[in-house]
Order: sequence, then C-alpha cells, then structure tokens
Amino acid sequence: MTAPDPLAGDPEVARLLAEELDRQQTTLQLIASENFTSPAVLYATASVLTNKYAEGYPGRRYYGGNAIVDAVENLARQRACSLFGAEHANVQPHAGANANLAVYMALLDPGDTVLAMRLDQGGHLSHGSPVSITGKTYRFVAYGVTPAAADGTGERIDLDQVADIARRERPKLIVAGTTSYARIIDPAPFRQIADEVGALFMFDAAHPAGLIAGGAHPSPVGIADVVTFTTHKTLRGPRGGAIVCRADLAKAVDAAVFPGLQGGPLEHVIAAKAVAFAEAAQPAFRTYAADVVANARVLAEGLAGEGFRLVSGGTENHQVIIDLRTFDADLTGQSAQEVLDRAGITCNRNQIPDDPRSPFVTSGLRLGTAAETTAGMGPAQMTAIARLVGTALRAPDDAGVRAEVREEVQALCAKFPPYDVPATAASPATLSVGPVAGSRKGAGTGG
Ligand code: DSN
Repeated sequence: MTAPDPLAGDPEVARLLAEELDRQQTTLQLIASENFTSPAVLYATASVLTNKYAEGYPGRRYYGGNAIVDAVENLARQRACSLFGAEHANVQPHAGANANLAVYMALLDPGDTVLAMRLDQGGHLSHGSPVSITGKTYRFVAYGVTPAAADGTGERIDLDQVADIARRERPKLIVAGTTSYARIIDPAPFRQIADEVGALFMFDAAHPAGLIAGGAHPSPVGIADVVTFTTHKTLRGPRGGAIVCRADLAKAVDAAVFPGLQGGPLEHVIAAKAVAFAEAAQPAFRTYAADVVANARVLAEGLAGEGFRLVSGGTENHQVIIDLRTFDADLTGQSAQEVLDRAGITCNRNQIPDDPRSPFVTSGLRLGTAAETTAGMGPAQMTAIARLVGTALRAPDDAGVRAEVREEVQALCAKFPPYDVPATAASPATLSVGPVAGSRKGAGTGG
C-alpha cells in the first residue's frame, strides 16, 4: 500500500515540489555551494520539531515542553564538537551569514576594524561588503589575491598583503575564508599574523567544512579562535549555519546568536544538522571528501582542455572558477550561466579577481563538484561535463547544439539520479515525510 500523499490537498505546492525534484534529478547541479542531502536529513528537516518554540539554549529555555528539543540540540552540539574536535558549538544560526554576524557581535564593538577578503577577490558579502550589515557596522579593511601568473601560481591569498595591512591597521579581528576560491586555505599563517598584531582570528569554513570534516583539507579548529560554517555545502546537511569556538568564547558567541540576532531556533533543522554531523563522521564521508576534490581536479583539467582559463590555474577543493574572457571576450558570466541553464547545466556566475564587470554581470563562472559526487559521478563524468560546458559555450546562440547538450546531460543524469525515485515522482513529499520512500543514490563513491 502506498502512503497517502500529504500534499494531495494542495496540488499547486505539490506540483512545484515535484517539478523541483524533477529538475534536480534530470539536470546537472554544479553550484559549488549546493549538495544533495540524505533522505534522513530531509526527514528530520520535515519533522514535527518545526512546531516547537525553543528560544534560549538547552536547560535555559523561555518556553515549556522543551525536554526533547534540549536533547536534540545537545546531541547536535556534541556531534559538532566531536566531528571538528571543538570545545563548544552553537548550532542555532539560520545561515552562514548569521553565524558570521554573530561572531562579529560577540567579539567586536561597532566601528572596530576587521581584516577580511574583498568580495571580488573571492570573499563573502558578510566579510564586510558595503551593502551588508557587516560592512555598515564594522570598519572592514580588505586583502586580496596575488596577481594572475601565466604558470598558474598566481591568484592565491596574498599573505604578504594580509600581514602588511594587519600591521598598518591593527584590526581587532582577522577573517580567513572565501566563497569563490579554489585553493586550500592554510589557517597557520593567519594565526601567526593575528598573534603578531594582537588580533582575534575567525575562519569562515562555509565552503570547505565537509572537506575539513572528511580530512581532505587542514582543520582550522584549535588554530582559529572561532570557526563558522554552513551545514549545506560540502558538509551535505540541511540549509543552515553553525559556529565552533574555544570554551572561553562560548558565552559571548551564544549570547550574540540568541538573543543578539535570532529568535526561536529551527529545531527541525538542528535535528537534521545532528544527522548530518553523524553522517560526516562515518568513514564513507572521508572517501566522499577525497572524491569531491579528485573530481574537481578532473573537471578543471577538462575545462582547461576546452580552452578555458581557470582562476589560480586549477583547484585543490570542490570549486573550479572559470575566467571567460580569454575563451570569448563577449561572453559574460551572466549569459554563460543562462546558456548552460538552458542546456541543463546549473551553475552560477561569479566575479573573478579584479573583474571589470559588475557583480551582476561578471566575467566568471563558478562550478562545484560536491553535489554530483554525492550522486555518484566520478572522473569519467567530470570529463564529459567539461566537454559539454565547452560545447555549449562555444555556440551560445545555437539552439541545435544546446538541444544536443541537453540530451546528453539528461542521459548522464538518468544514470546518476541523486534520489532513488522515478524522475516523474507524483510528489517529492514522499522523500521527506515519513515513511521515507526514496533513498539517495551514489553517496559519493565517485564510481
Ligand atoms: N551562497 C553562498 C555561495 O554560493 O557561496 C554565498 O552566500
């Protein structure tokens, strides 16, 4: 007997969810900040915990009925600490930007100086962009990357610049962490610079959190004073943020998240975070993290072979950043993203270092391998994807070429669907509201 469809009474939402499931099953998901969660994570996210108000922290809530919620949040905190070897975890931030803002609020006074990476160099809006509350509240000064070099050794975080600016500006906080950067970030030199100038050190691990948990990248925990991360990118959990820090900073960090910035925590998402932390502690996740990086390397080689210039000459993480200008001087990131979207290849445009175009138009594209590695794709598929990207972008206005690419994409996705449900499932609710009907395919064997 099939379970009744909980959305049968709301065909409009049911149809939209089914369409989105179909989109994820039949097109390539190459947005570097996305992933496919396990059905267990989906199940927890859709659980009755969404009904519960729980302002406060375990043992200190402002509402009754929180004994079970306390156990859920304690479990998530313990699992986060154990996964990252941290002294304290706050799992309440609704997003990475909230986590970053909470750390600033915990450690700084308005107007204090912070040194972080500039947005167009690979940093994040919440690292002091003038359009963000972070840039409006604190005095951010910015570092960037070294100039591009023909041999691919440039476009790395310019640590000399970080040190020079730190000595000159004496920031209270130094931030390491990026949103569009394809290299390993070593936390050690940042620590050294922070110590030299008497600054605190925050590492924003939003992108590499899963690679760190899986042992593919060095961990900043224990080196940085505070580490923020998102749970939905390489870490493959529900959409959200988290903070781990030294025990002596716990009180300030917790107070900044609540009541400083947020109201009631999303305990259903916190339960899903707990599930994801446990999944990331499994040996299979180490294989997954290594496969994500290996796949990105193959994708980068393939794209270089198609004639694209890659920012920093390649990759050491899950991202590949393309500078489109030498491939086609007239092709913007915005139009390339649209062309690929129509061909069934989902990615996002991105500014490249010193981009002459605006953040809305851009000269770059950012691709990531975290999601399709989860779906089970490996090196052969990465080589095929690079070819398909090259083919589509060499003929951006050719509908025939686009249709051919789209057909090949569909065939590829049919072999590696992220979820084990028919591509035309009546309702994706069967994936998320128990009993869980779907399972996730692949799960990062890279095969
Ligand atoms: N969404 C993040 C990313 O795509 O990297 C930025 O906020």
